[in-house]
Amino acid sequence: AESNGNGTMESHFKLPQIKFTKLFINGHFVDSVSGRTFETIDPRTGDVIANIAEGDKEDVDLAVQAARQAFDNGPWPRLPGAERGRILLKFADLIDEHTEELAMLDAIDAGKLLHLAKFLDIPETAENLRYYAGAADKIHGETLKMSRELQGYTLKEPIGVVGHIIPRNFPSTMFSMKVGPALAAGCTMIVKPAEQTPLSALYYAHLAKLAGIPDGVLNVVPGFGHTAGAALSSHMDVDMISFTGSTEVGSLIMQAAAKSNLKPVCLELGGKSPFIIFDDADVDKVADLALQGCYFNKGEICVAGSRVFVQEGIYDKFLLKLKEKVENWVVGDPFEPTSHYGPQVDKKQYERVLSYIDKGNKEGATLFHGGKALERKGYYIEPTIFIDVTDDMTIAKEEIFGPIMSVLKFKTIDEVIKRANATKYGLAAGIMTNDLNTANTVSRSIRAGAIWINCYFGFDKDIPYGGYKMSGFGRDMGIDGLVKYLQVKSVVTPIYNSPW
Ligand code: TXE
Repeated sequence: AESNGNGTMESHFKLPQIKFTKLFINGHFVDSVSGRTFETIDPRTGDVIANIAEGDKEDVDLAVQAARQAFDNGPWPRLPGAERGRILLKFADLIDEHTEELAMLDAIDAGKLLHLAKFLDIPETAENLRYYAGAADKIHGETLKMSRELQGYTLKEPIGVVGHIIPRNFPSTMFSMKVGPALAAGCTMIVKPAEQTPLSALYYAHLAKLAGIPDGVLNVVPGFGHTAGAALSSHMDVDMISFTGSTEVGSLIMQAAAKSNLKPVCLELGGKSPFIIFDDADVDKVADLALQGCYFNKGEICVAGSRVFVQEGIYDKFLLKLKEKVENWVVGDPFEPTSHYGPQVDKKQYERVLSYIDKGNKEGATLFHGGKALERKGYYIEPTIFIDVTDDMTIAKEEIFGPIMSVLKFKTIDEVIKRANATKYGLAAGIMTNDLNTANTVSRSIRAGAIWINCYFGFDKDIPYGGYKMSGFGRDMGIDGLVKYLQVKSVVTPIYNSPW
């Protein structure tokens, strides 16, 4: 009853059977209350992969009820941390056992490279859970000596029922970096995956149940943002929302939270991150890094280094190298091991990216490389580089979420700090230099949540990650990623039989 997908699409690659297509509420796969379904599409072809039960307000209500019950009366928040940790470790092991299938699901649903999903996304998903499994029995408060004749201590309690609203670019890692710490903290939850990529989240729900996570603790409700997502963020019985997605939707979620029950929100939003190359950098190395930094996951990554600032002394040499290297980038089927990246996630995103290429051309930037869609079925776009880009051009200001790089020239360190900061976003920055003073000065001057010196994508489960400014607030990953799912309760008692 839990399987109505099909795995029979034509392709010379063996595709996975789609086993889970229904909502996962209170430990069971169920149809939506309305009986409606929506199509999830293979971006390689535009074909339908499967029909997924479409969650809406009524389904969110049921999922919240289950999570509320599991939190208020169930064992999960009351288990010793070590026991929650043990179950999380089992969950992680099950993910390892199903890596192949999970990687396939993300590859067809999100157009992600299969080999990267297999060697990066899915193993990282399991590792994130293990990291938080290890933290689950180390959650504790403090004992405080108070100035009056009182003794105080703090308890760290799980915040309650959490709504996780996640995007389509990293369906697996995003799932684990939200769900892992919330489970470790003792919360119960509802995950709303992105409408483009519901497949792996449903599979994780199945594995969570096998691992021994009690019914109602982890619910997965696929559906659309303005229906299921909005119902979750405005729900009176949800205690917190953790969201990753666009700045526009982040603002809607904060408004919904404010207008309902003042639930706290954690928002990880858009970016327009600078990748800054100083004259003393190794041109060969930074050309590779700049391409990776911008085109990784076909540019569908919030920290894409989409503004490449190059100091004038190295500018011409860098462009030559960039040209030479970008020629080797292969855009193709994500199942082909030779592909550097695959198709954009859906038609809407594909058209959006192409419209930015059009804007770049119209506003007077010079098209240096690429600039077109591939002439084939599916949503493939060439790696594209614009030079002679100025700070006021749309392509230098707005998050594109596609394989479009803007190259900008600069003279001095002060100038580049000012220009790099001249954005509403503040997610990440790359600094390419061998000069320690330059690296230190720039890393302290950029208003962004993550600074990567002589590397890019310096992500790991142990290091917190999140934004400044309109890139949001709150942190995922690391211990900060766990702390936000905890409340601090203070308990006070008189030390002596004092008059207090
Ligand atoms: O994001 P959305 P989309 C940026 C990027 C991209 C643009 C749009 O620039 O081109 O956003 O992408 C749910 N209430 N980023 O459409 O719409 C939605 O269903 C509650 C940056 O993917 O923000 C999905 O689950 N929820 C980024 C999730 O929000 C709502 C990652 C994200 O969708 C909702 C993704 C509503 N009213 C996109 N409307 C990053 N920083 O990593 C939508 N959703």
